[in-house]
Amino acid sequence: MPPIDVIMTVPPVRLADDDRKRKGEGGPGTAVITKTKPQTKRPNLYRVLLLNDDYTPMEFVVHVLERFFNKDQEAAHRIMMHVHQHGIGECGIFTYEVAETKVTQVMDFARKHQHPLQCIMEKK
Ligand code: TYC
Repeated sequence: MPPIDVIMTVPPVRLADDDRKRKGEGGPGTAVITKTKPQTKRPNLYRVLLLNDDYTPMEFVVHVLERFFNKDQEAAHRIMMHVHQHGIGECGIFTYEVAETKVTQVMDFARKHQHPLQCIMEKK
């Protein structure tokens, strides 16, 4: 349940007409009940995905998953095999800036080692 702020004017409060208009009060005894919106906003999330290709060595993909996505050997091997067999697979889910950084890191690392490995992000 969100908290409810209750603001009550205390009559008799005499205000000039202009002041009353500006303050939006409805006269003596008027209660203004303000619902306070929960101010927690969920961030937009993005999946980071690896794409299969015919040339990147399996061990290299496993290493990428360990190094950039903090997977242990078993999880890394499982994800790599999923990508190998299905053509695409999820490495993790991140906020925009983190996802973008992961994609850049993986693409730079693959290029440096002359592998055609592709890494992309998509909004959840
Ligand atoms: N298909 C590659 C091979 O047979 C392995 C591979 C897996 C490549 C996952 C990319 O994202 C990838 N060597």
